[in-house]
Amino acid sequence: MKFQSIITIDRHFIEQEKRFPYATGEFTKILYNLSLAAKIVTRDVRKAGLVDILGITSESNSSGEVQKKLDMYANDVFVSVMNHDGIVCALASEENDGLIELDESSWGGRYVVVFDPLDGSSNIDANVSIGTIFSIYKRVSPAGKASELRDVLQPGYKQIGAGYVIYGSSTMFVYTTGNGVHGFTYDPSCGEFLLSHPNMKTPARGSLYSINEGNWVSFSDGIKSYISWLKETDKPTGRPYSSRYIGSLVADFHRNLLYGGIYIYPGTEKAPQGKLRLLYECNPLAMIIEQAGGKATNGTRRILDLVPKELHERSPLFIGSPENVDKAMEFLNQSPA
Ligand code: AHM
Ligand code: MG
Repeated sequence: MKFQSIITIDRHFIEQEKRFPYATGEFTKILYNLSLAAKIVTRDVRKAGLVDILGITSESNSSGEVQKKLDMYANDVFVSVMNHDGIVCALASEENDGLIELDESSWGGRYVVVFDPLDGSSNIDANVSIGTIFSIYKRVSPAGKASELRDVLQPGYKQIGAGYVIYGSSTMFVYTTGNGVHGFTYDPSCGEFLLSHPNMKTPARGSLYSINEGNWVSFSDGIKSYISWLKETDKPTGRPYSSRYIGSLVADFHRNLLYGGIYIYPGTEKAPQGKLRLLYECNPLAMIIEQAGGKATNGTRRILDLVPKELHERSPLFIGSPENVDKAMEFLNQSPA
């Protein structure tokens, strides 16, 4: 029997680091720490129904949403793995109002990590896939003192790494450092993430669309006519397309990345910036989709070019296969929101 070569995530990180002859290994250590946190969260997501870790707490996050205990637990795990070796100078999480306080040992750190520790948390109790999303930037303020807000409020094109973890039927860790997108599946029997999806590319066009159609009445005319177009019958363009919407961004994104299609969370009259957060959700996934050959826009501009003004800023998101995103933009341009 012939064995395929087995590539662990650590080996892959080290191979990627070799592209940079002056690398100190610190960036690689961040990736290693993120994968360690993903293993710890996997362990606890898997037994979430068995221990007293589920259930709604009375606390709300900065956006006023009710947090689940597992969100806060995952948040603590990611903060604690990031905040101990002085490599990271600034940490920001969707679950914290401001920058996470780090002690003086972080002042010399050269990197910034922002993350959504457990996205899709409304799905936890129903055993539906949830995820973690992260991105990494280089510090812009001078080292040797506490980091500043500007270290975190950088446009997405400045990301030097981004990824997500999906806690699904198996756990996968998908990441990019600007050299393609690589996916690893967790093998619990040996406690390792193993390379299962090297150099992931999204199809140029796909027949899936993902949007919360329950919000139909508040969609712009452009979006309504695009969605209606997707439902028409037309053999040459493969219509009608299939609607798939889990309500867990990581899971919806991951499926569309593999099969091709478009995910949309638009702005509405009531919420012109939509629901998703630019820093924690849109930017990392935008870097990944571009590395996989896809596109991400807010309806008028490339997501990665947007300059965030605040930590919890939201943005409309159209993301997926390039031809699907282009087509959606044609409709939007005809009847702008
Ligand atoms: P969360 O970060 O609080 O979990 O919220 C973000 C989630 C995304 O995972 C998902 O795509 C979206 O909210 C679903 O929103 P809606 O229920 O409005 O369709
Ligand atoms: Mg989220």
